[in-house]
Amino acid sequence: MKYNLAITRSPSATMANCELTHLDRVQIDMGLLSRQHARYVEILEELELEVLELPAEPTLPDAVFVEDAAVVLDELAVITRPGAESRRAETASIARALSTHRRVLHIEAPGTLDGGDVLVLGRQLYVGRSTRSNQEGIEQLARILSPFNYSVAGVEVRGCLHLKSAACAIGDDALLIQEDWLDPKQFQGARLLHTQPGEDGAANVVRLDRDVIFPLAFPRTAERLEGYGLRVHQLDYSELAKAEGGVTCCSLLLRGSTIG
Ligand code: CIR
Repeated sequence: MKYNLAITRSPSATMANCELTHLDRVQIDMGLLSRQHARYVEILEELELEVLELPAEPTLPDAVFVEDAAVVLDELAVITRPGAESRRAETASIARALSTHRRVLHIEAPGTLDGGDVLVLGRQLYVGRSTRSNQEGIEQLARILSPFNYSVAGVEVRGCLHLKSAACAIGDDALLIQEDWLDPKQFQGARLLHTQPGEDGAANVVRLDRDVIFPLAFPRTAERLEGYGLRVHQLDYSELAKAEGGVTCCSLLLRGSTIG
């Protein structure tokens, strides 16, 4: 079954105060940001997803990055406990929005987990051990998901914010990866497509069956994705990237509803 619903959120007017880990703070053009985000939503709609756009959270600078607040599977949704304290209040509205579509369970303190660290490949989940997701968070996720027949494995990453900065699914058993940010041996059995060297951050891609949403900033990796047989929908993502956001960060994708 294909994804048919995307949850997104309008950018916050205070996004200039976003969390930054690897990038220096540079000015975000708020008008351009809002147009880029609108285009992102439009591409999702062109790909026949219904988009539930939540209102902006004026006091939460990073709230546009809804991916980090939850892990959504067909059977349930797990509300995270984001590693950055400034982001913890983002989860309440996401839990409310998801509760009409999924049974909702929660990561609890002292666990921390960012959705950007969680990569789903069939029944196998890989979770980045990052500055945001700790071992306790990974173990709680594994305990929550084991009755649903999912396996969870921790993965080492280096030099990037989240696991999905370095590796994303482009097929049911295939990953796009940036090898200098992780060791590919951690994904036994998966087919691997490599990003173009020098295109840092190009492994982050939204996959919707044979369509992918991908930043204009990585033209050589886009060619590789096309060569792999995917339809690439490119967009200018410059302002969201200044806040260390990748394309996956701005949506939570759902297939159907498993409530009621
Ligand atoms: C943060 O540092 O939390 C935000 N400025 C960027 C989060 C990007 N989210 C993601 O990659 N899933």
